Amino acid sequence: MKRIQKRQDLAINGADPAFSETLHVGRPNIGNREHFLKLAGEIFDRRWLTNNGPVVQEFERQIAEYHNVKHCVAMSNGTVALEIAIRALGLEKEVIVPSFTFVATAHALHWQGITPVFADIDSATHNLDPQSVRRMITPRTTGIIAVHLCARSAPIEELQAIADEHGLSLMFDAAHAFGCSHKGEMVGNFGACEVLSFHATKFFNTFEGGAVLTNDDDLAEIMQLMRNFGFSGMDNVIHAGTNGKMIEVSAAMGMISLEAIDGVIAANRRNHQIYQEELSSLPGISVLSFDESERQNYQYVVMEVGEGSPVSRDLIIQALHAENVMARRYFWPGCHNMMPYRELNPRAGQMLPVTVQVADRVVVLPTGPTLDEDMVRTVIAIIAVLLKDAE
Ligand code: T4K
Repeated sequence: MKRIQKRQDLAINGADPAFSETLHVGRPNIGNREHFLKLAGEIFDRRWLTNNGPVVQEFERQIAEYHNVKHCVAMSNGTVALEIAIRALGLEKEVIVPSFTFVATAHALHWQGITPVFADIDSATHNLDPQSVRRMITPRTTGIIAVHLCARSAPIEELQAIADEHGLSLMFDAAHAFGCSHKGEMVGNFGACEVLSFHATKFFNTFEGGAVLTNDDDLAEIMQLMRNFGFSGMDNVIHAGTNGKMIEVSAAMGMISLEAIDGVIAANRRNHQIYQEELSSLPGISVLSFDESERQNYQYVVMEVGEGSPVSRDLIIQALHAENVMARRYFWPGCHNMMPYRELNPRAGQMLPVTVQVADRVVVLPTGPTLDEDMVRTVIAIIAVLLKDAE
């Protein structure tokens, strides 16, 4: 690994890249291979590959236990889990969501003929701003989907109060928040239900996968039907449904992900701490913190490039990419600026001033067990030298 000390060391100035192998945001965390292969061998021996097999059932039990919640309904991915939860809750017409999220939150509604209405966010947490949510309520509103963005819990109590006041359903997109707590209680226990994603790039992965966590027995039962075409036993369809089933080999991946989880948290925490300590001393640069009194997965290192920075956010991204550091602008430019929403409501941005501002400032940096301390310090040095050079 090259040392970055002066402007001539930077790849955007013609030097070789700092990293010969690309660093990614969301590099999959992979647990014990031998254990995975053993579980996969047993799956082959049983010739039971999907449709609520024994590994999925055990996986659901373990995930529910980990989150101290009654039900985990495992699904094929987080987007299908969102769609099924939305349908099971009977949401329709308009549902309030943040624009500052991965587009799946909005698509899961639009795909079912429901209008996602975008509310603004809080500049400190990047989560929904309850005051903006209030402003977006109309007679057509049926629910709120809040996101625990980048593993920080949404303003749960404030949103629940708004939902109760207006008779709305509240559910959470907890795709980023596996293993996190809010006021000491694990994610999965808030709102009507909470949706996890186990995509390869997530803190905890099952290759592809997702789940809905809930304490509501009836909701869990409907979702179990919906993910399997509405089948209740052989030849007996009692509900409309789709195919949202998790496969056995995904659940096996989930088992080894769960075994490895403490090591991943420790690596993420160490990396986040170094990034935050070192980057926060640079002009105009800050890194969002985590509440250390809660359980955290530390999966997202969210850096903000403020007005005091001598270089733009996009120049930092360009410089990092030149060094093979594939930093991301998650979640620029906001869902309201993506299709089809941009065309459906071209003026949505007027109600989303904080979203627009934050989307132009964020850089998400690589972390995880594949980055050691030296690699993190090299990423920091790239940014530091770039800024110093521009001063
Ligand atoms: N709600 C929220 C808030 C979400 O963030 C997501 C998903 C969902 C709902 C939906 O859940 P799923 O249906 O996905 O379960 C990625 C992921 O595909 C997506 O799952 C995730 N959010 C989102 C934040 O990130 P892209 O389009 O940015 O992925 P991509 O292909 O650019 O990959 C990200 C980085 O990871 C790249 O730098 C390459 C690297 N990578 C990727 C894969 C797949 C690897 O190193 N190995 C891999 O196997 O969306």
